[in-house]
Amino acid sequence: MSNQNGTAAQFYRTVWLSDIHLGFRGCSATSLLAFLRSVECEYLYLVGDIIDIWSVRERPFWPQEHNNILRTILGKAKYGTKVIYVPGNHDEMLRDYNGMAFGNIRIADRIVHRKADGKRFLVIHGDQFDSVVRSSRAIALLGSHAYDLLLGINTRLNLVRRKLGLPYWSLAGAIKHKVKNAMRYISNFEAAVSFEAARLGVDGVICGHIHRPQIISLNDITYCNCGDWVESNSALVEHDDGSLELLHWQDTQRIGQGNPGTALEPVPLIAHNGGLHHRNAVLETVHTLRSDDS
Ligand SMILES: [Mn+2]
Repeated sequence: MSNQNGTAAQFYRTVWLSDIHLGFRGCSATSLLAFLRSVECEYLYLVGDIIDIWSVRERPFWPQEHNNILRTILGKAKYGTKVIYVPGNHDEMLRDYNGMAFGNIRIADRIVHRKADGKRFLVIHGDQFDSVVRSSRAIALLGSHAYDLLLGINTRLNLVRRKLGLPYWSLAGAIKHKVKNAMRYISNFEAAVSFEAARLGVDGVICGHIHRPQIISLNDITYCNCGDWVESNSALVEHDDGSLELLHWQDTQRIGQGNPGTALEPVPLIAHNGGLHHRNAVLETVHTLRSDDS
């Protein structure tokens, strides 16, 4: 199989990308474009924060390369790739079009992907769990009703903020400046998202939002985070047999290989299901969060 440049493309059954942040200066557009041109896939999931509408609104920035990324994605859709856009908080306006299809691109707020091996994975951006992560102590005390309530509050609060022209308030963004709590935040986020997957009775979950690429097993749930194209430059892929792999795009030219003809190559970070490390109970992690941590 060859790509638009006529060079050999790597085929994956599915590719998931999240947190590209087109329209934001920090977007690694050159690397992403090289990655997109090097792969072919049957399904392409865009797992939120693809176009950073809030950033564009605040500080207009849209170089040609960002157009080229959109064109490359549209090109894939035109030639048969099933593209599913799962909006995030930076492109939450697209949530108004949940369930619609624009040409070959479907919009879905959350969707279940069935892998080649029959396993079902919830695909969701993850900002929906910000209030849950923040209020994990309340959930521990009050149980699943509090969880439902908080999920609803998060959605409605940000709907109101949007109507008022205020940007989404992101816990992930807020926590970035609080390094000492960042690790605890991440593990609570992972626990909250996995809890939702368990509740829905699916085998795993694929999300983004916290810009931390990961494949881990939390109880019986496989938690996958696509990472981002601001710092990590990572993508989650599914092979023909249904196994999952996290790819980390390394710009080999930039790190001094020196050969201008060298192609950029994805380097696997964590391989397949067999290589997962296990962590203890989803709920235990939620329970130990103290309310003053966020
Ligand atoms: Mn996000």
